[in-house]
Amino acid sequence: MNQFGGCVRQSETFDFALLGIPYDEKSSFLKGTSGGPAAVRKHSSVEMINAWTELGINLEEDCVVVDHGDLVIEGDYGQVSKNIQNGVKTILDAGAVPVVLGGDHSVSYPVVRAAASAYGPLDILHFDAHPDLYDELYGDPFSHACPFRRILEEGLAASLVQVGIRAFTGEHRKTAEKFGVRWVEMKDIPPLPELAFARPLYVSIDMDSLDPAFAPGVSHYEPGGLTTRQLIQIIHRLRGDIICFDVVEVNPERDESGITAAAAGKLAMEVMGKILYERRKK
Ligand SMILES: [Mn+2]
Repeated sequence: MNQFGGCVRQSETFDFALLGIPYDEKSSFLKGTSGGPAAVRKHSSVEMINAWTELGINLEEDCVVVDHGDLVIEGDYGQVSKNIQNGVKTILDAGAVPVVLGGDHSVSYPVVRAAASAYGPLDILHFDAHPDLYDELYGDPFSHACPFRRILEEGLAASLVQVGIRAFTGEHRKTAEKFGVRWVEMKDIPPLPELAFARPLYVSIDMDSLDPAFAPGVSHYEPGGLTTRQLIQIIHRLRGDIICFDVVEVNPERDESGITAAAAGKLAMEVMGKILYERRKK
């Protein structure tokens, strides 16, 4: 229980619940992100960091964080999707914020589905090198390259903003335009945008939105990305009510130093700190 700077404890009631989804069956290139949740827990231990976030929030004292462990992955995709939705629903039903650790990005589709069934259509802020808007990849509509296409088609998103994109295809652009997706491409990034959202906000962080120099433990290298600092700054400055978030695509098999898992842990903690910081302002 020493992950995330030691802020995790046991409690019946809670504000945040970690949920690991060790699932990488929908990865199109390398497997390995199923090891992500364990790596993030290991590389955010209290021996390495404390529980204070940069916005002055002490996650150990100012809220209750519990760990629901890793979902058991079994059966076909339909079964896995159902298990993910149930796991997330349990946390949302408790009035808490799910902190979802992937796994590959395909997990965001069922997670968003659970969140949208609790809150209605969501604003979605999506950090990624890729738009993940393919209709299908290698014949699979549930590939980690497709979740946001499914989310848009199903009407789960009232709006989608994609940040860090640098691997757009012609098809992606057409889909983005068709669905009115807004995106911030790396080539257009300075100054950092201050993003505002009106509806319950879902944040999805693919670790490859960061430059591989900052996060080498990912399956698809796409140089020219965000610095860890830039992503944290966008989180700190955004205006919106975050009701659920995921941090996905940590691949420990490419993360020898553990720096990617450490960055994922830090980002998750900063999002939790941001949520509490905004609640205090109200
Ligand atoms: Mn992705």
